[in-house]
Amino acid sequence: MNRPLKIGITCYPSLGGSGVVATELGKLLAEKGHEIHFITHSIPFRLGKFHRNIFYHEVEVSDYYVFRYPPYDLSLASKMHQVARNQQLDLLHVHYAVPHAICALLAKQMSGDHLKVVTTLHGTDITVLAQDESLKDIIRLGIRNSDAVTAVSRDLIRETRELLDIEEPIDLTYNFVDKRIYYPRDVSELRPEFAEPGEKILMHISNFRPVKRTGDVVDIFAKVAARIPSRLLLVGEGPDLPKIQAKIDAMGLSHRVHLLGKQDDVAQVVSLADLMLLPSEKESFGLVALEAMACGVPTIGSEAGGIPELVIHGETGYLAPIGNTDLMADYAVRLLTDEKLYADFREACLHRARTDFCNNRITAEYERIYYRVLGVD
Ligand code: GMT
Repeated sequence: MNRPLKIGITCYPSLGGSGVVATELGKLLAEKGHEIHFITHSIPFRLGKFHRNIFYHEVEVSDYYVFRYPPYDLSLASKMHQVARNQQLDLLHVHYAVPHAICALLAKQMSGDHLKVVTTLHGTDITVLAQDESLKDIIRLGIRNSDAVTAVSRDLIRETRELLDIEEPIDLTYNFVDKRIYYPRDVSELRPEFAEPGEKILMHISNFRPVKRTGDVVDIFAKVAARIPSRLLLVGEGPDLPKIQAKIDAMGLSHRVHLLGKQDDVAQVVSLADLMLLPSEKESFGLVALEAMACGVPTIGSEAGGIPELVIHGETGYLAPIGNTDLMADYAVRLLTDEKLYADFREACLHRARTDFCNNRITAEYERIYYRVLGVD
């Protein structure tokens, strides 16, 4: 057995898929005996209770009056270096390229070449930010100089190569769910609060940003609700939410829609749903579809980005071209009105989440990458 490692993890610690994956990975690695040091501006929201082998180092940013923009990136790089030196870290694993990969490279310059850098690309750090000319070259620098780069879907690898002209290897490491947390929960007492017996529940969870096409969520729901008794549960908050609320009111759907805001216990909430809706414009992976899958809930979504690598069309959900809400609604009605078909999809969801996206498997893939960059095979 290889020696336990000392790993620094940096991510965006507030709500968001990349922060969730980074935090859950840190927890699982700590359980396996590795020493994990989170280096972030606040405690990752999914960290929860006290964990053995997990430490948290807060990045403090100078607000000296000459700074028009407080230099967060430099403070983070300095903190990474200090933690690496004081705790004798083996490596830094940074999630999201901007600015974390560059900060890690600076920390490595300060600490020495023995400190390795693993960068995980999550999606918008490439699909949106690498298209911004003011950031493109520095993102490329971060990727080219990391000791290993991983991405959460084949599609994201393809897009990284195309947009940034990257030829260096990129490891495919899918996201995962902890099967001890994500399983179909008993929601028999909770469900009557949201739906009458005989009504179906459709759900959407996101940060309500334009890439999520939340207007399509409402359109799909309206088309489904016109054909079968159903409710829509919207979970999360973000810039498009007021617009969506206005749309729901204008369409006369308010009495059928529940807005739940941000929720921590996603497994419990997701278990309420019969279908998850994910009609995104861009989605490098679609963690929420995996969380739903693990709770036995099929997804109806778009064919964007990495979604087809996760949701198998016709087995664990149905996918349609971006914006084709008619087809998505037809698929939803088909699944919700055929009990045998629905039961088959549910079974396929549970099986796929527990095998291909199981926490043990993906954690072991990350460990292999760590030992490889450290030259310990
Ligand atoms: O979806 C978002 O807007 C949040 C974003 C993030 O950085 O947390 O999510 C990205 O990373 C997730 C975890 O790997 C992926 O599941 C999401 O698909 C990806 N979002 C996009 O590509 C738009």
